[in-house]
Amino acid sequence: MAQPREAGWTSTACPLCSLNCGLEVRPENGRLAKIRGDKQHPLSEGYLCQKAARLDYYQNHERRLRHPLRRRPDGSFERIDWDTAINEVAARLKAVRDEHGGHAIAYYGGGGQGNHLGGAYAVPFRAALETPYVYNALAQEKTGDFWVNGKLFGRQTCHLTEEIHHADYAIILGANPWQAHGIPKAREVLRAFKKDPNRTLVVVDPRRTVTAEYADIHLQVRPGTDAFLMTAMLGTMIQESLENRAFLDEHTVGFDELREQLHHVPVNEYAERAGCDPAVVRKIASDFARARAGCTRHDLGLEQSLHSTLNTYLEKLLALIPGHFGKPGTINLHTQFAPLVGHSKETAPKTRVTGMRQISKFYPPNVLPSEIDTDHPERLRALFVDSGNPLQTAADTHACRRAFKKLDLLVVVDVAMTETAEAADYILPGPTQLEKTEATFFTLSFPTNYFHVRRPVLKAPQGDDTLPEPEIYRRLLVALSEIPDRFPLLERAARWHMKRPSLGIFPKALGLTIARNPKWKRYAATILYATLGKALPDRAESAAVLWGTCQFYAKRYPEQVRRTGLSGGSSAALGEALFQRIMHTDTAIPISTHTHDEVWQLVLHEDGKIHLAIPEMLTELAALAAEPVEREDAASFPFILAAGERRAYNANQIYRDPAWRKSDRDGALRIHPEDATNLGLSDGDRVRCESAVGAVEVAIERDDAMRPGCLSLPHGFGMQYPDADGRLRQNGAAINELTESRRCDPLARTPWHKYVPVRLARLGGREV
Ligand SMILES: Nc1nc2c(c(=O)[nH]1)N[C@H]1C(S)=C(S)[C@@H](COP(=O)(O)OP(=O)(O)OC[C@H]3O[C@@H](n4cnc5c(=O)[nH]c(N)nc54)[C@H](O)[C@@H]3O)O[C@H]1N2
Ligand SMILES: Nc1nc2c(c(=O)[nH]1)N[C@H]1C(S)=C(S)[C@@H](COP(=O)(O)OP(=O)(O)OC[C@H]3O[C@@H](n4cnc5c(=O)[nH]c(N)nc54)[C@H](O)[C@@H]3O)O[C@H]1N2
Ligand code: SF4
Ligand SMILES: [Mo]
Repeated sequence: MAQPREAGWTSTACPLCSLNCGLEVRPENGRLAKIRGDKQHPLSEGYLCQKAARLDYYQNHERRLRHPLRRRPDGSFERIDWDTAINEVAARLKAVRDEHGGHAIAYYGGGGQGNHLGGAYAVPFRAALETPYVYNALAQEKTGDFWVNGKLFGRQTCHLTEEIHHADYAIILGANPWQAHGIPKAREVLRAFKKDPNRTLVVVDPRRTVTAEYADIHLQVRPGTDAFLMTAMLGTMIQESLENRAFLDEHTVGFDELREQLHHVPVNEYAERAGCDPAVVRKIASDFARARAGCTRHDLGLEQSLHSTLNTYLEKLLALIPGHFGKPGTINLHTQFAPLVGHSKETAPKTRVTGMRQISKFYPPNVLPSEIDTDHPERLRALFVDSGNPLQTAADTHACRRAFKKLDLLVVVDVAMTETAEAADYILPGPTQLEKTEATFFTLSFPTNYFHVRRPVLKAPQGDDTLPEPEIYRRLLVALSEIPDRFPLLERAARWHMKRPSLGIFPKALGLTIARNPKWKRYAATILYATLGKALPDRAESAAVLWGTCQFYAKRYPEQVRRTGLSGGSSAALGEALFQRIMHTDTAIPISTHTHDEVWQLVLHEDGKIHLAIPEMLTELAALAAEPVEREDAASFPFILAAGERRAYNANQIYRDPAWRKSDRDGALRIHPEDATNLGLSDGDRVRCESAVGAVEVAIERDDAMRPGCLSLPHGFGMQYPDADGRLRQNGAAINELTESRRCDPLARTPWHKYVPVRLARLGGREV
């Protein structure tokens, strides 16, 4: 268990990416005076990257929201009090619901890289509004992947994780963990590969990233052609009989169908089409298939490029066909402590205008403008955004702006004045993640899984009038007349429970209350917050929902929870012990440990097997053969832009003050030196970069790591921030002015952000 902290230091976690590394911070006068890695954190063990050291720029800046705001008719904002804000927002949402139905309301976001507790309490709020429509950034990247998981493993909640640190052969496709992480202690993992001659790392990326510099083999793939490359690898495995027969027979169905299709793949042609040497591709396929522990990892380079859903399917097949699953150093399923991702049946509600399906309970931002900006009688009329900035981060900013103007109501919950907040009718400010209790549901590891509740490390400045998201949602439910303001009996039971949990007084009282008011079942999270939450010490109300989560988790994985050293005869007692440990440890704790064999308990098809053949994917795979080699628009848009590279100094839209950046202040457009020379451009020259729907102006940086014909712009720029004169100035390119919402995966509608056809024009001069 955790050791005492050095005087003056306290612990938290980094809210900038899904790894949530443990931090130790030294607060001084409302600032984070010092920040270092928390060696006691069992996963990050003191690791941190350069971005975390700048965390004070998230806490203290000119665009923090400090009190609720309402838009005046002239477009400016006025300060209002919380009662007015809550009552007016509730009344207007109720009016839309009652007149048009809950389907006219959508919810966007629900959490970011460091905050998911608020989202847990948004579930009851949406139930009251009677809307199934949750739009989320995950549906800008991972929903195709989740859909594939549903087909392979039985449910869209079956999510894979990579034990890459124990792999002896790893293939990383379309991911740059050196900068973007996505795997724990990414830089140490890459260094370890480089040092060990017996381990092989292959990186597939059109750009020679820092990650690629650590690879034994870098395949500088032509953008958008990974499906061809992976099909060529799979074809090699089948044609050279490298499949793991024993594994496939015992654990999978559908292999024969796959084999049938892959047997005929023109390996050389597909490898060349991907811009790769067929001999190298064959060798990788065969060495990987023969490896003791092989592991694949992908990220946005596959998900946000052509064939994104198919790509994620093929990437999994690469590991599954040789049987690199369910063993140390391979890919594995992991448990979900709290439901970050749900499962959507094919019968789940579709969107009313575009008829888009739900995946993992989410809808894709790519269809949002079309769902609003139309005369369709069932269009969306109200949007409630929490922890997201779609006017910057969703595809096609122009279309989103036009659409958002047509909304009857836009409400934004955030900690900063974002571009989306600027467009809102009401802005409801939350405390920062350093000022409140928070946790993320990114518990993505196997065999041991971890969870971390963090306490406030700073007090909100005097005069700030913010409310934590769970309290905002509770008050909205009360204002919607769905629940009472107080639950006196339950509150008392909760206080007793904290003193003598073993008596089970609170669970019994809660059960009785809900039995008497069955409608409240859907508000259980909020009721926990309003009752048990009040009894929790140290401003930890928001963690109340985790009590329920611990109960579910202990019931589902009792053996695995006990392996972390917890005891408790009944699952209720075990859940209680887990909750106590989470609440009383000031860093992450292990919540369960599986054995690798037990991974099969996480496969949720009734037959317990992996279903390899997915008809929709096999159709798309077959159609690759007929795909034209040349783009139709190549003459007018000769370059392919990867719009959204992760670099040393970007972090989604979390840091707004550009001063946080130590380099690349304006987010340069990277271009191969030959391309630059052909266009007569030198470093720092400004260009206009134009797509079919928009244009941005940026300075260029020549970079021989780029593939010729490819360009790259960073994610996380283009935000407004006041300069020294107090005037708002945009920092860097707002890249989604270039992206189009219809350019997306046909199945999941995830955008092709990494494959944007563009042209360049030198500013003030000739078009090139
Ligand atoms: N520094 C930093 N780190 C972050 C974030 C951040 O904003 N900044 N954001 C976080 C979030 S939300 C996410 S989702 C992750 C994303 O993490 P990553 O996906 O790893 O990051 P990206 O740089 O967006 O894209 C990965 C790579 O895909 C490559 N690529 C582009 N097109 C193609 C293609 O057609 N094929 C292949 N094979 N590769 C291609 C790019 O060159 C790039 O190197 O990062 C997280 N970490
Ligand atoms: N062109 C292009 N577009 C992209 C991408 C790309 O690569 N290229 N990447 C996509 C990806 S992978 C992602 S994940 C999305 C990310 O895009 P979004 O989902 O919009 O998320 P963020 O940019 O992280 O914005 C998070 C918001 O949460 C706010 N926030 C921070 N802390 C709190 C808090 O405690 N409470 C509340 N209520 N708010 C808080 C921040 O101020 C910020 O406004 O962007 C996507 N858009
Ligand atoms: S790897 Fe991610 S969580 Fe860890 S310090 Fe860097 S940005 Fe923060
Ligand atoms: Mo993301």
